[in-house]
Amino acid sequence: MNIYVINGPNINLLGTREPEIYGKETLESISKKCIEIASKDGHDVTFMQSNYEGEIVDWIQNAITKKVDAIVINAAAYTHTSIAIHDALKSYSGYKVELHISNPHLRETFRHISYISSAVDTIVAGLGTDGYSHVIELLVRFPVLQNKAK
Ligand code: CA2
Repeated sequence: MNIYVINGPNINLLGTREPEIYGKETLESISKKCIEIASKDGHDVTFMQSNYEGEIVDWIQNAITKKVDAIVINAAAYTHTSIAIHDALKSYSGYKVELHISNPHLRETFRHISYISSAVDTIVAGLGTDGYSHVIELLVRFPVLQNKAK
């Protein structure tokens, strides 16, 4: 499997600020862990992060062109605003997971709406930064999900 893990605005700050919400791990260490888990079973994980909505749309379109098997997306604040990311995800037919480090439903009401949820197969929230590696484990170890990704 080839998996893209796409991260939205400010996720590059992980491990530097607001550890009470987002933990102490950096995006680089999370990425290393996920790549290690996947590579043990011969799968590829590519981590990306952008503060720009259009770049995230480009990466989703790139996943369509390259026939990437699955996308894990933490669209961050764009979760709550972006019809463009919703539309791009709708056009992608591989397996899609919306991921959040925190549980947005326990936070401000503006975080309760997701434009992403109706375009994905699975939603994971509130597992902290461990959520990333748990989702990769699920994708690479559960044949049911791999078949759906084809
Ligand atoms: O819980 C999540 O993963 C979120 O997607 C994170 C977004 C937030 O807007 C969503 O409502 C929920 C914010 C990401 C900001 O990341 C930071 C990381 C470290 C320090 C400051 C911000």
